[in-house]
Amino acid sequence: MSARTGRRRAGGVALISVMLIVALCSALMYELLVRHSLVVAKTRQVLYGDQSRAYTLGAEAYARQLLAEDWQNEDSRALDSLEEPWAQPIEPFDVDNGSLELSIVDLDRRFNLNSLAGADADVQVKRFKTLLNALGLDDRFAELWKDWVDADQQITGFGAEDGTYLLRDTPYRTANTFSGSITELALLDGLDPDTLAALWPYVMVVPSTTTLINVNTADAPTLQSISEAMTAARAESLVESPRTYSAAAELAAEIPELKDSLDLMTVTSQFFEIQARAEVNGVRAELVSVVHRDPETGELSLLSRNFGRRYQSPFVAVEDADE
Ligand SMILES: [Ca+2]
Ligand SMILES: [Ca+2]
Repeated sequence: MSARTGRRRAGGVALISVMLIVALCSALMYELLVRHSLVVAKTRQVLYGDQSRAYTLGAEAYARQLLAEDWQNEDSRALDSLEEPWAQPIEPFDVDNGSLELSIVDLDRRFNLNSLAGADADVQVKRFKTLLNALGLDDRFAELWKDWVDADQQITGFGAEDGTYLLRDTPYRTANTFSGSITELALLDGLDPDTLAALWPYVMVVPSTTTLINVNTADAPTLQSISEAMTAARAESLVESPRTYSAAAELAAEIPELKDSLDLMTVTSQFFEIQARAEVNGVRAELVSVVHRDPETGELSLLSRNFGRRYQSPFVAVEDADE
């Protein structure tokens, strides 16, 4: 082998080595770039999510402002009706890179499931049965629910206590105390998701056993739960009329049989659910908060704030169903 051939071969090896190094470096750079863009994308999603959540919290603050203003004005403090500004849902409107919507629902328009854990449970069971019947649902769930929240282990009518639930494949016990969420209904014997969905808009749970029904805002089935005198026909015609009663006695003057039920009715609301939904560059956040407004002082206190709770937008449910 001549010296010239040797040099050429060495040059070739060096060239191949350099090319290998370049190839390796390119592969490494590519890998790094891919990883980097993934990290950037992840961070972007997190930031958009944070921004959405911040918007929903802003919406909650605005809702509390609306409720505070409603109380500050003497005229609007006297009664709470569906005609008032706080009761008008705010349709999705544009915010930076996305949209925001807001609605406030007064919970005093609904039947309080925790009333069955109170002193006059028998009366409340009867009322819950009336509501279930008005909705075309099995009224056995009233007794099952009473057993779920009452402190004892004695079965009420067609109800059930631990003995029933401990026999399940995944055994569990009754709560035997106040409920913190409507979703606990799903644990009742025989209560399927369709029943839960049908019941959902008419019931609520708050940390009180003695809430009243706001006759200015309640739906017809809930109104029926007040008294037998509130027939389906009366409840429906009431819902269709503009309701701005400033005292429950005004309604009792129209329907005299309701005079015995004045202690179940009100014209003002204390508990409100604030529902907000925001979307920033396709990343969505949903917030459901429950607040209590003190009827004496107007003070608003936050009872719960939940980003993961079931939320149904009054505006975009149809669009989601099409997806
Ligand atoms: Ca008001
Ligand atoms: Ca019980």
